[in-house]
Amino acid sequence: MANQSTKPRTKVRVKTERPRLHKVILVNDDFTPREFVVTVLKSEFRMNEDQAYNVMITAHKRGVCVVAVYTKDVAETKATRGTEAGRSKGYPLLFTTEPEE
Ligand code: TYC
Repeated sequence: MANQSTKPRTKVRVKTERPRLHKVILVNDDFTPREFVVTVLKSEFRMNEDQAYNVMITAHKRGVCVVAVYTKDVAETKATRGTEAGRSKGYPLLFTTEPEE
């Protein structure tokens, strides 16, 4: 068969790329009570008291703190729910998201 050796081959991709992860970021403000921030972190982000306190105090001191990374949809849902929890009590608590490098 003349064409056999020149037949193009399809390369099989062996590795599957993982979906890009997105960071949820806690933003400091001057009004939301510390204890309320800790409560939201525990309820929305499955943190224990120590983890939640450390994230809250880091945002308080530095302005922002990365809370966790998730797929895009989950990160956006959790950020919205956290922000809404503050809003429902009249606090300007803010969670944002951004893609990981
Ligand atoms: N800075 C707030 C206070 O002193 C506490 C706080 C911490 C608020 C972190 C928001 O993301 C935040 N009451």
